[in-house]
Amino acid sequence: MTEDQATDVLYPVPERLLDPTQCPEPYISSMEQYQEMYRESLDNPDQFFGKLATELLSWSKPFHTVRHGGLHHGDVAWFLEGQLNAAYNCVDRHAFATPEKIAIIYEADEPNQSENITYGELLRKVCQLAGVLRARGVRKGDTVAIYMPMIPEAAVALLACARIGALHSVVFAGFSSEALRDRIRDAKSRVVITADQGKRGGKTIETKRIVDEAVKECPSVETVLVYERTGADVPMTKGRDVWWGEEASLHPNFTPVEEMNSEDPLFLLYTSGSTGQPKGVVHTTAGYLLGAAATVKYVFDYHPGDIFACMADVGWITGHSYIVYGPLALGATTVIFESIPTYPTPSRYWELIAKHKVTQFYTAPTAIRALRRLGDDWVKDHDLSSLRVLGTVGEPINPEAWHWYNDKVGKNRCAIVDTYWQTETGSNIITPLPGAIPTKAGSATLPFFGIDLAILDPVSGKELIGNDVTGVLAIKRAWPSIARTIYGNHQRFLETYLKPYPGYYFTGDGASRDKDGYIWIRGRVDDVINVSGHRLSTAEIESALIMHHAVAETAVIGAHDEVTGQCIHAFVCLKPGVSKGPAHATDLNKELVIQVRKVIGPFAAPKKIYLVEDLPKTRSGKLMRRILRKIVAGESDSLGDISTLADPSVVEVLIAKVGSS
Ligand code: 6R9
Repeated sequence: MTEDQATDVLYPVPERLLDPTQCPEPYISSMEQYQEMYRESLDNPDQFFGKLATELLSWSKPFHTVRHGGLHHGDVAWFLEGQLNAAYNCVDRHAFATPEKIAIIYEADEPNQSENITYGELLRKVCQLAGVLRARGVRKGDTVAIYMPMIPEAAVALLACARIGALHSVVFAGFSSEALRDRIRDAKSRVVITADQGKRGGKTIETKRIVDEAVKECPSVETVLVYERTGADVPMTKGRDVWWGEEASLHPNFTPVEEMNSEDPLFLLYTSGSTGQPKGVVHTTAGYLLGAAATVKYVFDYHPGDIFACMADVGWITGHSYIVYGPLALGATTVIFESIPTYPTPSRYWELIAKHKVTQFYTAPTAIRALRRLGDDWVKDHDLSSLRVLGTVGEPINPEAWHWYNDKVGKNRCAIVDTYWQTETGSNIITPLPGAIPTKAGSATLPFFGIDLAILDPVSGKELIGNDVTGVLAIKRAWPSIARTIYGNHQRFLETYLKPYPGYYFTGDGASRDKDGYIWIRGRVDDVINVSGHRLSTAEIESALIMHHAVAETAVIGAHDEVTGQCIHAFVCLKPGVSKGPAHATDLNKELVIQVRKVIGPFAAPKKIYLVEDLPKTRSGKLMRRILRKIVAGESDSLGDISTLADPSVVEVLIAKVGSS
């Protein structure tokens, strides 16, 4: 890194963004304006958010009470008495006003197959699917599992659920059949929406087959609705499996929405926590939708006519908020990208931007790092002049990747918004605003409106006041889009987020506030590993490994990785009597990787597996993953206190093992 790329250099808002002859005037166009609005959002939240909710959302019945409850009791509620429907807000109102406006640009796996869907068409598709779901017995409050490739019908499925007040539970299509099965069971879904096959990077994915495997062990499932993505001849179980196309054609293409109360749940989305059991994070209708819409407006400075392209998968929260709900709530044109950044060549993103004249582009540091590695030639010579805002999300972005994004993609004339948030926060909570907040490479900068940040001493829980402090990141009061509960387990919600530091929402991340008050996210302080922005818990992977017949015990850690941020290293102790010879070890390694792919999904596969005799444990039997992390990081000289280990001699053996592999 050169001198001027040092991390505390402040990069001013690019002049072009503030020049009305070149760009629409940003909604927030100075630091002072941001500070004033931020202060207002904390000092007069009822007024601030009441106004925002009236401006950005359409209500069938107005709310009177802006806020109730809070973090102390875990009874957060916003916009009480109000009624609205998320699908009405994302589809109907725009279809009524501008039926010919493009709602979705579908950039298919093969570059020459893109398609546009107008708001008028989207409304018809959503209504027909809503009719199918109703006819299949789905009612307000039921859950529907969605396991779909990245095609417009994925968005249609979400919105059809929202239309009838059913909670969608999207399971990322990279999850294995077993992971899907567990999520269907936990949510007690009776209907699964899927596709015959998926297409990704030129490869075919046997989506329906995975669903069949999963559903075998889900007696609650009565209907599997199959969209014809490729038209392949897939097995259909009579009485249970039906074709989307056939069913939809039986239903009228207008059907009224179900009126929902503000606090009625909109969806659940599973995410990994510190234990093996994934949590179904529940978001509500009004607060969530407002968070998504408000951040598309202010964080991405969305103006009418803009083309919004978020490259996430709809199976993650980023896809929910920034492909579907946020952009559509504002009547924007949103891009659904089915492929991968390197198909057919590593220019795919840049071709997509040039072809569709994308104005806001949102991706993850892992994709930026991977493309940067492949060289600048792939990004040169594409017309990226439509771009105004470049977003990143999912993990800390290293300054090198930030600069590459800024220089090579943004040509130093776009805003870089490093947006920090979580499944549980619903929408961006720490982020620059394009026209207002100068950036630093690698810092998510400052809190969004209504986010009352605190950095706490991890041990005492005391708030660390002032600048130049490091601790754990927490938030002092509820904001509209905070998750309300964990599906079927409110106690776990309280214990995970609200009880560790009473009165605060605990993010699970470490953070520093630098001398200028800028926030730097340091990564998870719990047992969550972040691989390419995908959250995985050590316990989840360990329990997948332990299911293998040869495995006695295992410890999984996150190690640094150039491209994916973190990668998984697994330490495995074999059962007595299992051969550990080199030939067998290679086979075992393969089997263990397959095991994890099968139980969780390919993205959770360990990059390295060490077959070891023993693991570092305390006398009380607690696994000390910290020691393994240090050994793998090459920091064996700073292991800290190992005297609490039951057998400190294992450390030397492990150091030798890691060193030799
Ligand atoms: C949106 C999303 C949340 C975790 C979060 C943190 C990490 C996300 C980040 C970031 C540094 C950013 N994270 N954005 N770390 N800078 N801009 O990713 O949700 O899948 O729930 O993950 O991701 O560790 O706690 P989710």
